[in-house]
Amino acid sequence: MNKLLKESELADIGQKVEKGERLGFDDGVRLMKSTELLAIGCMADVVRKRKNGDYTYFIVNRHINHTNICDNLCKLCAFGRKPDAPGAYTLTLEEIEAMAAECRGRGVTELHIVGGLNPELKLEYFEEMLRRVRRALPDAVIQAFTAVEIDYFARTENLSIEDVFRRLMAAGLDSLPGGGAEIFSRRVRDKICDKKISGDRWLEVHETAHRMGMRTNATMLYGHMETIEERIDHLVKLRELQDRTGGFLTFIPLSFHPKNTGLEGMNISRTTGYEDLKNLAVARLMLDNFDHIKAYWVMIGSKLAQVSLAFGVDDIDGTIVEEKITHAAGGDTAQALTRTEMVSMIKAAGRIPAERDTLYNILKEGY
Ligand code: V47
Repeated sequence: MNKLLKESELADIGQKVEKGERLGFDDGVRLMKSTELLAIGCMADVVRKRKNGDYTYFIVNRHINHTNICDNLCKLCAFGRKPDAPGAYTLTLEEIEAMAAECRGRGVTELHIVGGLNPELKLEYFEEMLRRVRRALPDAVIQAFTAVEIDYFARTENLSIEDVFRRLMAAGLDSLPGGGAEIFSRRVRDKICDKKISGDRWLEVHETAHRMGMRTNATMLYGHMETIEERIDHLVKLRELQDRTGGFLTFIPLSFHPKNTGLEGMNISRTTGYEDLKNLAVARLMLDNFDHIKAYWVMIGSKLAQVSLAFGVDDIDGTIVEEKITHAAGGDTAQALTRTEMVSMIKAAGRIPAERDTLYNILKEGY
């Protein structure tokens, strides 16, 4: 065992990690409460290397947010608007098709499409959206609609989750992104997103997607009102579902941005770099059945995302092109990273840059 780890208060957890033993809830709480960041990073790096060798993945993707009009208007979110509020928008199908068409010849392999819960938009709009995007960019994977949106479509159309998926998959849906999970704890959801579906419902939608053959992502929003125990509970629930289905591709922690949200002024500051790195590393250690941990540079900054490669992370998301949700909440990172920037960040960290598709097939390596 590494000397630093051997001499740390976490050496017993280090032994479990070396032996490949599953960590328990109490181990997770101890890790998250510890300030021995380097020891935690060392452990996470062992797991990262075991699972992914020296590869660090990235994807050439584009985000599209079709509407910010939302029935829920969660306190945590600065993006959602009432229909008549200044800045409220809904993209036409033609505009969305044109955005997908702009990606032609630019190597984009994944479109990430999410939006608000807009009561004016019926399931036919989303089916037509998927068909048009598929036509405009036939080879790209369409990763669209959070579990929260899927549940909304089911409720407003009086359909089961399975029926919604059947229709959307027939129109071109390939995969679900991980948004809307927030923190599963009811106590916290009541304070930050009281109208949003429960944690159990979020898990049920993803379980249904997995059983119908779709792979999906998972997230956790941290740095607001949640306790350490609630973070670990969230990770354990994701791990339990992954044990049952194996359908999650990756886990992405999302650091809370308070500006312009309903939680601004409640004495919640942006997360620190220390906390961001610890979260990523502890996620790597707790989620032993997830192949990948992804750093979302838009929320933590590209420099910290690069450092996180030594703290359990094996994937940096992505080229993005245009980002609205974090920037509405005071995010001050760029809108996009180029493939060249991504490759040089990864190389400088001593890793092999690997451009991947949604399913982590390597499309190009050895830049
Ligand atoms: O669902 C909303 C979160 C999510 C704020 O699956 C906020 O690969 C911080 O899910 N501060 C959208 N976070 C982003 C998302 C995502 C991003 C990148 C990759 C993937 C993936 C998914 O952002 C929302 C919500 O959970 N969010 N408001 C805020 N103020």
